Parts: sequence; structure tokens; C-alpha cells
Amino acid sequence: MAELEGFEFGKSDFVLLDEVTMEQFLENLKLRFEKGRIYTFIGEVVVSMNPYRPMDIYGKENIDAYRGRELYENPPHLYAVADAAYKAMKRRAKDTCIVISGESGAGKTEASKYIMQYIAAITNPSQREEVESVKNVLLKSNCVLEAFGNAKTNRNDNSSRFGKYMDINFNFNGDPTGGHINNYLLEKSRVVQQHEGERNFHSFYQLLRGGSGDLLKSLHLNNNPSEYLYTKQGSSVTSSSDDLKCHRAVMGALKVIGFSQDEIDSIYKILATILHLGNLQFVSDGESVQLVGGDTVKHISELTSSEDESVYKTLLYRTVATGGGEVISKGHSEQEASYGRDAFAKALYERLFGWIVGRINSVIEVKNYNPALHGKNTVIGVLDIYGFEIFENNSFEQFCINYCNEKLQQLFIELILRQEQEEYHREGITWQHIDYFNNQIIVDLVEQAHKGIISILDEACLTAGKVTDTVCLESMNNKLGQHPHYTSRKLCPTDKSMEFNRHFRIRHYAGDVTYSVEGFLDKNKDPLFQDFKRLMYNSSDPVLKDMWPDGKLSITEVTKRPLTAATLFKNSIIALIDKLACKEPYYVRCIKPNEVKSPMLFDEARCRHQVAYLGLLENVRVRRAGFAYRQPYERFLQRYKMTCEYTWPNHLMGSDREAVEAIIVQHGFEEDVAYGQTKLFVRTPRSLFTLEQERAALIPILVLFLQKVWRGAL
Ligand code: AD9
Ligand code: MG
Repeated sequence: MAELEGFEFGKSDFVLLDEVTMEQFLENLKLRFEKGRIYTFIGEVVVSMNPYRPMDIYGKENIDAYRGRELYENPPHLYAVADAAYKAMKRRAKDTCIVISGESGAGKTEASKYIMQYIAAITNPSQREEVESVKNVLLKSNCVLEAFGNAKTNRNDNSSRFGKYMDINFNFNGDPTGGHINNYLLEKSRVVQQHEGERNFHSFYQLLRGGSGDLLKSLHLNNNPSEYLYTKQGSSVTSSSDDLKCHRAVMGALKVIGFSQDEIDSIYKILATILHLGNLQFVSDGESVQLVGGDTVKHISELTSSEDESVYKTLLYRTVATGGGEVISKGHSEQEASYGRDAFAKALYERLFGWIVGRINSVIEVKNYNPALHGKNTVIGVLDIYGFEIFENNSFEQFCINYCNEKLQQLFIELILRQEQEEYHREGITWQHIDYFNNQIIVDLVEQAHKGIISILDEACLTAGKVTDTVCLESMNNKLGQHPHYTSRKLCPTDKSMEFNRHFRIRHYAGDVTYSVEGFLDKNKDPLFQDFKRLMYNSSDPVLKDMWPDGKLSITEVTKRPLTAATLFKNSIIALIDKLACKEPYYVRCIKPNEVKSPMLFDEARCRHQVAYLGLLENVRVRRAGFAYRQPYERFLQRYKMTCEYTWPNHLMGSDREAVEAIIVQHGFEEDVAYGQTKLFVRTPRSLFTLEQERAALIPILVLFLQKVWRGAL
């Protein structure tokens, strides 16, 4: 319990609410938000409110206050969870993970950075150089990944458009020895198209606004994002972040991480190539298609270290194998050419991003670790993945993101219930079941073999001929019509919020989302003409070539159908969940106080909705089901021994457990507790309150007493 705070700041742990009702929960959340107390516990879970203003709670003194302390000794904070995860990892050699969840803009990425900074600050006290360098790379990688993987959306000026799971490895001393980053489904459609009010990835604007005159000249660019189709479609070329400053920071970070100048040059050449591609246009004279764009093709060939002629041909023609095994060149239609250009731009960016992550991993991977020599290598994983999203137009990306959030919610339910159950069982205490909404039914709707939405999409993608999005929707309607979490206009004709043949709706655990099926099949199939791959593989820029190993194959060798985007994503999320499930989890549940990024406004309806779908009330109930608190006997005794004549000033009892019993009996709390094998379980917060209050009242007397002893007055 956070005894440093009084109730004027609300209750620091939701388990202390008098009654577990939505009203009381919100009242407490609001009071704490208004008083600048953005963190609140539910047992070991931290509920975090986005303050939308800088908070003076992340300084060195704060870090020192949490270092090595028990969770309840300080007010709730991310540092308390980070320290708990670190202690479990260090003391018990347990792999742990910190799962940060919440909707877009709720504060996950910021939380993950504070957690990383905390871990960096408390480790390597002896300042060993190799450990410092690992820490530095881990921290700097954030800046690079944010530049290339984040963008301004209508919900968040710095929205993560990829999922990130970072493992930090530790040696037996508890110092970081390396790490590994897994990235999940970058929203690459943003490269070629942005909604009104949104931007492309930050990296483009940072280059244009922050790149030196010489750099831009060498890339044949000017510094105005409004002149490039790919950066201007959202009519929002500025953002709250300072692109120029960020550009410098990213350049610095790339160097610290160990990117060579050639590699950095290649990165910027790829960004420039993409911008030039966006400004290419194709016109048809009825017979053939021509390129419009002045010297653009020349610039692209120069930047990609390719031949002009090859670039030109690749943009306008594709190689096809005829039935007779003959290979011919076929001219694109205007539409095909534009489609190919966009697909190429998206793939260039996606591969660049993947390559950057891989390159960072190659620097931070643990090398030469010998467990026999160095002890067990343990891990803390930090997950910061895109939050649940509902936009005006929801497409394939939102479908994948929301599916991922369903999986994480499922894990939360499973682990929180399982942990409680196991703990009661282990300690020999009767468990009282609490009902949850189990979202497995929605997970199945999406991922179930043969019947789930992903299977239906894949089937449509594999069917030869022109299966359209509409046909695919029809198939979903037929197969999923009875599902309680699926509907469409066809199934519910009176619902005017959806259109026939265009929309379907999933009742997610976090709310109803209406998806437009338009583009689903294409994004799932994600085709790219082999000619582009070959072009890049044949580049004389080694970095670029390295990103396109599959360009080696000729058209006749490309036979296997690659897995679809949804299936690849599903597989990667299942692997992620497996990774998380075998670690001891710690949770940060982020809440967004309002839609207008205001530090003042507590939008009750929005908060109520989030508290409901995150299952926070149930979390509190489970925590309180029988016993809101548990503490190992030893720790309980240490804290409250001064409140009992049998344990203070001298410990007159035999074991710690007996001493704890003496404290409980003296206070008349026998009805309120149960004795487990190693821990005391306390049913209601009332008993602990009383003990805390007594303790707080005794401390000044004790201090006075000790001062007198020191001065020799006693
Ligand atoms: V998304 O799913 O990636 O779109 P996040 O990651 O949940 O989303 P993010 O951490 O990016 O949200 O927070 C959004 C913005 O809220 C930040 O850019 C900050 O301006 C603001 N924020 C969030 N947390 C804090 C904080 N602890 N202190 C101050 C904060 N500002
Ligand atoms: Mg984020």
C-alpha cells in the first residue's frame, strides 16, 4: 500500500475501494487524474492515465526511490512495476515481461520508454563499458524505430504503426548484455496513402525538413513535403514534433548504434526513391502507357544504383511466363502501372524498416554468452504494440491490429485468472471463481481454421480468377451469419450504419468496429511484380541488394504462393503470445482520458468504456475475491511488528508465521485473514488500513525515541 499518500489523492490501489462499482472506480480515477496522480495499482497491475502534459515524476530522485523497493512501499508508478519485473528476474532468475496495453494514444509507447529508461538507470552501477554501450544502443533504437515506424494519425500525433516486442537479456549480475527486437506488421499502406489530417511516417518529413541542403540536393529533393504526393495527401504536413530536431537525433542515434555512413546514405536514398516514385504519373494514349515525370526516372535509377532503362522498363512492363514456358514482356495498363508503382514504394519501405530492425538486432544480439561461465541468461520482455483502433474508415490494418488486441486481452484473462488460481491453490486457500467476459469467441471468429475470417480471406485470395472484395464479403456472410459477434448490412438490413456489399462489423471486446471490405483481398495477397524484386536485387548498392534476396529468382522459378499478409500476421502474433505466456507477466493498462489530448478533461463516458472493456473491474474483483492482499510472513512482520507488544521491540514468537499470528490476534483481525503456506492473505483492506494508520502514528514517536537514544538521553 502506498502509505506515503493520504486519501486526498484518492485510493492508490483500486482494491481499496469501499465497493467495487463502476461509479466508485471512475470517481477514484477522476480524482487521481485531477490531482496529477496518473498511476494507480490493482494489486500488481498499474493503471496509467495519459496526463497529456509533462510530469515531474521521472527524475533521478524518483528512480532512486523505487530502486529495489517493494511494490507497495511507494506510490504507484511504472517504476514500481519495472522494479518488480527486474527483481523477479534477478532474485528468482525468472524471465519476465511487461505487457503494456490500451487504445491508440493511451500512452503505451511513452510508458515503454520510461520503463526502459528505468531499467537502464538501475543497472550496471560499476559503469562497465560494454554494458553501457548495450544500454545506449537499446535506448537509441527507440528513436530510430519511432522515426521510421510512427506517424501522425487522427488519434495520436506519434502513433506506433508497427508492433514492437523487445527482449532485454541480462547476465547473472542483472546487467543488460543485449537484446532482440521483434517487429509486427508495419502499416505500409500509409507510405502511399494517408487519410485527411494524417501524415506518412515521420522519417519522410524529418528528411525533408531536417536534411541539409547538400543532402537534399544529392537526393534531388527540395524541403517541401507539400510537393510530394506521398507526403501531402493528408493535407497535414506538420506535426507537434519538431522534424528538424528529430532528424538530427535520428542521425546521431544511427551513428551510435553503429550504422556506417554508407548505410545511412542508402537509407536516405531509399526514402528519396519512394518520394520520387510518388510523383511519377502514367498516361495512356490508348495504345501504350507513357511515363510523365521529367527527370524522375533518372533520379530513381541514380538513387537505386540501377540502369535508367531497367527502371523505365520495370515501371511500364512486366515479365510473364506463357503456358508454353516462353517468357515475354507485357505492357502495363495505366492502372496496373500505378498499382505497381505503389506496391513497389510500399515494399521498399517495408523492407527498409525490416532491414533497420535486423541491423539493430545484429548489434545488440548477445554474443559469446556462456551459461556455464556467466550463469543463466535471463530476459525481460517489453511489449508496446498498437492499441485497439476505431476510425471512421476501418480497413485491413485495423482488422489486424484489433485482432492482435483481442489476443492480448485473451492472454490477460488467462494469466490473471491462472495466476490467482495457482496462488490460492499453492498456498492451500479456497478459490472463489469470478466471471469474466471471455473474448475467446471473438479470437475464434477471426483465426479459426476453415471457418474464421482469415481463412475465408485466404481462400478468396487463392481462388483463381477475379474474386472481388464483395464476393469475399458474401462468403463471410454465408459462413459467419450466425456468429453473435459478426454482422453485415445483408444480415441486418435495418442497420443503416453499414452499406450493402461493403461493410461488415465485428463486435470486439473493446467495442463494435465496422470494417470496409474494400482493399482487403489486395492487402492480404500483397502482390508485387517480380520485376521490381529483380531490379533491386541487381542494384549495385550492396545495402539495397541485401534487402531483396528473393529478386534472384526469375519469373519461371517463382512458383510457390507466399503466405498471405493476414496469415503471416496471425502466425507472428501466435508466436508472440507463446513467448509472453512462458514469462512472468506484469501489466500496465493505459487509459486515454479524452479525445482532444487535453490535460484537464476527464471524459467520463470514454473512461467508463475503457475501464469496462479492459476488464478492470473484474480485475479488482478477482484481486479481492477472497483476499485483496497477500504478503510473505517475513515482510508483513517487518512492516507491522511495531504495532504489537509480542513482536516489538523484541520478537518473542517462534517463527515469522507465529509472530504474524500474534499481530493479527492482538488487533482482532482473525476473521479477516487466512494463513497460506508462505503468505498471509488479508480479505478486506480495512485490517491493513488500521495497521498502516497505527504504524504511521507510531513512526514519529519511534523517531523521537531513537533520537533520544542516539543523543544518550535515554
Ligand atoms: V498508439 O497505439 O501507438 O497510437 P500509444 O503508444 O498508446 O498510442 P503514446 O505513448 O504515443 O500512445 O502517447 C500519446 C501522447 O500522449 C504522447 O505523444 C504524449 O504527448 C502523451 N503522453 C503519453 N504518456 C505520457 C506521459 N507519461 N507523460 C506526458 C504523455 N505525456
Ligand atoms: Mg505507441
